[in-house]
Parts: sequence; C-alpha cells; structure tokens
Amino acid sequence: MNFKTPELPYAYDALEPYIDVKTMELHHDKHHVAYTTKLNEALKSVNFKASSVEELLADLNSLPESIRSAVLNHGGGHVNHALFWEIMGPHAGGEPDGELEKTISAKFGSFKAFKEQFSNLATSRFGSGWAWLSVKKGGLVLSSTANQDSPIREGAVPILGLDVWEHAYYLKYNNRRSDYVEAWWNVVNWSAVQEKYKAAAKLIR
Ligand code: MN3
Repeated sequence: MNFKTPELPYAYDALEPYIDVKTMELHHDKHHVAYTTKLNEALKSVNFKASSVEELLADLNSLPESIRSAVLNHGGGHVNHALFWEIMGPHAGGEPDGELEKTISAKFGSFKAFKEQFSNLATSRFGSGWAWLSVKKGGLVLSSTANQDSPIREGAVPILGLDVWEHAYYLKYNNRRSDYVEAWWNVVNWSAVQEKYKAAAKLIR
C-alpha cells in the first residue's frame, strides 16, 4: 500500500490574510509530502493488515520495533496534516452550530471558554506539537501533543487540530505564536468539524 498526500481542498492563497500563501505552499508541498514519503519508505518492506494510518497508529506494537518511531512520526505527520487541511477553509471562522455547539457549551461552559482553553494549550505547548479537540468515550476532550503524536494513540478521535510547529507560522508571524493562534480561528471550517464530530460520535459511544 502506498499512502498519498491529499490535495488541498482550496487554493494555496485561500486562507489569506490569516495564513499566507507561501506558508501554505511549503507546508503542504514540502512538509506534508515529506511525511507521506517517509511513511511509505518506512513501511516499504513490511506486511501489515491495517487499512489506514489511523489503525497503524492505534496499534504500533503490531509493527516491527525498528520502524515504530518512523511510523509514529511520519504516519502521525501524515494524518495530522490531512485533518488540518480539512478543518480549515476560506470564508470560515465564527462559531459552530447544531449538535456540536450544544456539546461544546455543555462540556466547557461556553464556546468562548472552550476557545480560551484550546488557545492556551496551543500557545503553551513547549516546542513543536499540536492542540486538539477530540471525541473520546464519555465526550469531548482537549489535549496537546508533542511532535507529530496523535490523540489516536490515546484512544481518541481528533476532530479539530492546530499545528503549532514553527513551520506552520514563522514566515508570517515570526516568533509570535499567540498572534497566529488568534488569527487561525478565522479559518476554522466549523461545518467540516461538525461532520467529523458526527462520524466520531458514532464510532465511540
Ligand atoms: Mn505542520
């Protein structure tokens, strides 16, 4: 099996002015492509039953020890970025509605309170990593992970993720990660997140 980097579902400049075209080009065409290439390289001579990278990440011990860290890093990089492109979009931002809005408000008190907690996780993650909203048994959970680790490893299904590696923001925001985090809310595609929430809620009861 050969995993492929998905095409961006919008133009490289579609997230301007919040995420600049140059960052999007490098991030998708160089960084994501490198994760996918190295994942395929690591899996080249291995027989495995899993039909998705998510399954591989959830059960890393089924793989030979010699390739586990490569699959964790590059497989994680591949699925994390695939989600990241999908949950962003042009003419987006605002607030979720429907079932997702109700669930967020019930869990965190309000959308504003959720946003604050998520932003804090993203800005305070030391070094490279991600902030996440995931669905887990019992409901929604917030977390942050280092490097390309995925909430999938903790039995959760991520539905919203924010990449806080410097490659995601340094060209435009330099060292001002919190400005990037604040701007990023303007490109969150809540209807895509809502779809992911519905699918995940069916998987995990
Ligand atoms: Mn990245």
